[in-house]
Amino acid sequence: MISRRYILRIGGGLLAGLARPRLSLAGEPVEIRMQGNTDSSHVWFDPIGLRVEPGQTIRWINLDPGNSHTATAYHPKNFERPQRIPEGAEPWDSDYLLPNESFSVTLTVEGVYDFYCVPHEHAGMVGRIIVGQPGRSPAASVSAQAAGGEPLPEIALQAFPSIDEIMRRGVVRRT
Ligand SMILES: [Cu+2]
Repeated sequence: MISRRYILRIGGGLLAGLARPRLSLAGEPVEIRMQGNTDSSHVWFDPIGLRVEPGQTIRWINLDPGNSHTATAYHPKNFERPQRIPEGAEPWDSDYLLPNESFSVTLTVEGVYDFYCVPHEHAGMVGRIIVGQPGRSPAASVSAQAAGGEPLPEIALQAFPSIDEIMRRGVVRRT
């Protein structure tokens, strides 16, 4: 005979499992925080890498009290930058977000999306989102980079987490 205590213990375990935070619930935005340290010598997106399903809404929020930040897709429509989002995807530019302001986009086209912060790209403040499967986007991004537009600074290129790491871990935080 199974004791009542045993059943309660199992029940508690199930509840704990359900209460564990999940990356995304249907309809809820996934948050990317814009952050900086107290003397503003470092600024970053957290997470810096993220994998989501098509139709997911991403919400950037500026939690850095000392700086304005942007979330801006790499795309010729944004300051003639190289295209580093999938073919057919809408580029976005949040414009400057003051502390505690936020901005959202919903990503439907599968592929790799690279974005940056306009005033802090040269501080390496960039991020990468993969929607669904990465597909052929990386190759497309490389050729777009070669085709023209103001190239990315080396510090930004070095900052992107690899596609493999994002696919493996789902969420990549700043190290
Ligand atoms: Cu910034």
